[in-house]
Amino acid sequence: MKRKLLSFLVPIVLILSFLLVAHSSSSMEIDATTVVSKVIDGDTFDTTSEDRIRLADVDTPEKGESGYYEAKNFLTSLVYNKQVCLDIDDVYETDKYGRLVCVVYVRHNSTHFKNVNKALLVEDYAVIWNFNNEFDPYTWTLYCPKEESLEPFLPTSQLYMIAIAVTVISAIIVFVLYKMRRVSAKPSSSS
Ligand SMILES: [Ca+2]
Ligand SMILES: [Ca+2]
Repeated sequence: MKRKLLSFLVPIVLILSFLLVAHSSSSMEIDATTVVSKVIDGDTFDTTSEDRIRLADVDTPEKGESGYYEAKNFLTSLVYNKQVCLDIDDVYETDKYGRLVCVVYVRHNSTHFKNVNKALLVEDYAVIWNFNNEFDPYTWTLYCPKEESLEPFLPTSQLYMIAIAVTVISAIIVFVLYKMRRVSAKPSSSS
């Protein structure tokens, strides 16, 4: 019974560990997913989850400046009313205005996501403003491969929670079985 359970649990723990390593070594980190409800300007938008998102490490023209509408229209065409993946800055999370600082990804095709921050730079709608945060805009690539082994719209935090929960439960079961075996192996003193 114990051997059977172990032979069942060990592969699960190994697979989850592999998935976590594979996921963490990917260049594309997903902390949350949401839908864009309103585009404010070329580098800022609101979501249906009632967050205001500021694209990390890029800057587009302010209202009244040359290129403002072009940048805003470009961002609108990429994200408005669409589901987006957010890589939220792990260092500060928000800026001084309370906006979530993010690299934003949209689904490009069946195999790749597009980095929205990078797209603004590539099309010359934005310039790099490299703040001190999790991100380095000089390493971004426009397209990021979708991970075939993982559901791409399952946020990283949820994956970690599931993996940790399964690992802890497995460890508890193994520990209880080990204790039960020790108890049953003790010689009876009543005879
Ligand atoms: Ca992050
Ligand atoms: Ca940075």
